[in-house]
Amino acid sequence: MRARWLTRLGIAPIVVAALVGLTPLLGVAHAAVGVPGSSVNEAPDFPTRAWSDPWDMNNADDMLRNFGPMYNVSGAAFGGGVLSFSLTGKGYISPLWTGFPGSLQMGRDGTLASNTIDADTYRYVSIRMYASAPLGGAGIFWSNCDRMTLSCEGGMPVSLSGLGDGHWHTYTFPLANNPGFGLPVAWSGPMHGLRIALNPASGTTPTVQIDWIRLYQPVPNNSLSGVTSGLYYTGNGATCEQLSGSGNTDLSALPPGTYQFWTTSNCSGPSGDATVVSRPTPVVTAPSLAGAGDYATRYLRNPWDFSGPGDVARTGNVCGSTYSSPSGAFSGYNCSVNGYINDPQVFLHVGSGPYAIPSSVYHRITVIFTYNGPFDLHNACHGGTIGRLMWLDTQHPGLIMQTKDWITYSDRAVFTFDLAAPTSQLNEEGAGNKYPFVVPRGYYVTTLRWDPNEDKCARWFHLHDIKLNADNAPVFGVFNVTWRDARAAPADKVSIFVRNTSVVGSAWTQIASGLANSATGASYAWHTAGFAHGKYRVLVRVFRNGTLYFGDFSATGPVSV
Ligand SMILES: [Ca+2]
Ligand SMILES: [Ca+2]
Ligand SMILES: [Ca+2]
Repeated sequence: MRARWLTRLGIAPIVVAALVGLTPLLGVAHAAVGVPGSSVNEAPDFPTRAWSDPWDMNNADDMLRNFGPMYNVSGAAFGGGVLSFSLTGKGYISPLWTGFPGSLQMGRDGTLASNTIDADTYRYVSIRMYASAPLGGAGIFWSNCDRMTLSCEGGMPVSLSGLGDGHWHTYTFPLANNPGFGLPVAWSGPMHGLRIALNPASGTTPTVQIDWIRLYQPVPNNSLSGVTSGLYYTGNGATCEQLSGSGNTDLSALPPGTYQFWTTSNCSGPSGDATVVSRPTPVVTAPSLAGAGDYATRYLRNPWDFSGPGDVARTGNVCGSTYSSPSGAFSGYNCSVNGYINDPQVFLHVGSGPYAIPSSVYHRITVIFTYNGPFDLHNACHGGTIGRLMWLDTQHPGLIMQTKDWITYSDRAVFTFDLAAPTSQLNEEGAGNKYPFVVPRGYYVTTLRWDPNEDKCARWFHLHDIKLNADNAPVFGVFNVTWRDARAAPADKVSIFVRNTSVVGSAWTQIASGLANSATGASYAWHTAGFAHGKYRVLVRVFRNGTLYFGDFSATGPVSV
């Protein structure tokens, strides 16, 4: 069953009316700016809390650069802690991308509960940016459904005063739906998408650079005093830079760093220093959504690492098949062996009889996959950059099941999905057989097939690795909870809590406290002998500066005790 791409794309670019840029305020002599303290804690920031990964543009996870999440943008690249791109028309970028409607929702797709913004908490956006020329207008838009579409959308124009004057600028914006756009959704409740729209001035294709974006919760008593006109600051990469927008005196807008402030554009007579102290950013690395204990390794004694023959049972509509070793990839390109060039198929080696896949245990799949050529979802030559997983099982003999479209962004290579998802989230809507991947004990998945793309022309693909894992579980009564924190501080103390989700109403139990934090990786051996059977959620809490903590950080998958 081929996907009906063009009706699915959900690309409805919203352009913003041209706005007249404001003239930057000119500073006059003023008393020094007062800071709320020499040390203040970083205000809560959505990506930092949701993923322990701020939108600092240090890593590719910070923004998808493919068509859909971006529009009328070319040459988008990360480098030196900055996202750079050219604006080729009225375009946008998506700090939070909803995901393509009708596709498997994974990664940082905004429709997933763990990726949803609480708009009542995070009420301001701040952004540090540069443009090679003044823009014609800009706006911020949001969606509270599974796509950016008018009925689910809200938005507001934003003024990027001074942008294009040869200097970097930092802006703050309180989020509120602007009636002028005629969009229905207020900035309130759960939000699944956030878009920044940028219009070039007529006849220009400016280069835009973004150093960081924050979506933050303003904190009381966090404001500068004595700011009566313009505001300028130095620190964290900025040198006597204008900081403008409503709410610009609230230090909640700024990422961690040490800053000084002025009201004069020549930055004479500074404030005292104010250090915004970073929040911890722990990431629980085990347990995780990916799980552990791979089926092929355990049952076939030969992981699907594609380092040699045996991992692929057979192919359909694939030419040029080759294994690379030792890097390990199965490569090929689609061709019309069985009559459908846009239906290449790679059948994985699966055992027979009791060596087939007991999917009640093995359902956490991670596919590492790349391809040549650009990302393009059109149902056409050089399009069809979606994968799909197909399977057969002994509970439904002869019925071929298939996942929804598996969007293979060229910006990503590692794709993890828990195939235990309900059929409404798992199965292709346009296909007939909607059954779970997980079959009861005693039944098996006997065929597992990865369809690399739906391109109507030859396109090379590279299947690097597939793991089909079980839930994380203790080994001989011990489970090693592991985490790392890129912002670990020497005096941090870490506590770990678990809760048995298999027992309704069960409480959190602290299993460890006073542990050291680590940027490179830390581990705690949880002895599970005294704990009832069940699936346990795990979270870590980091205490910084004594009793202060910054919220809890959940593992993305359970421990099955
Ligand atoms: Ca980041
Ligand atoms: Ca940066
Ligand atoms: Ca192998």
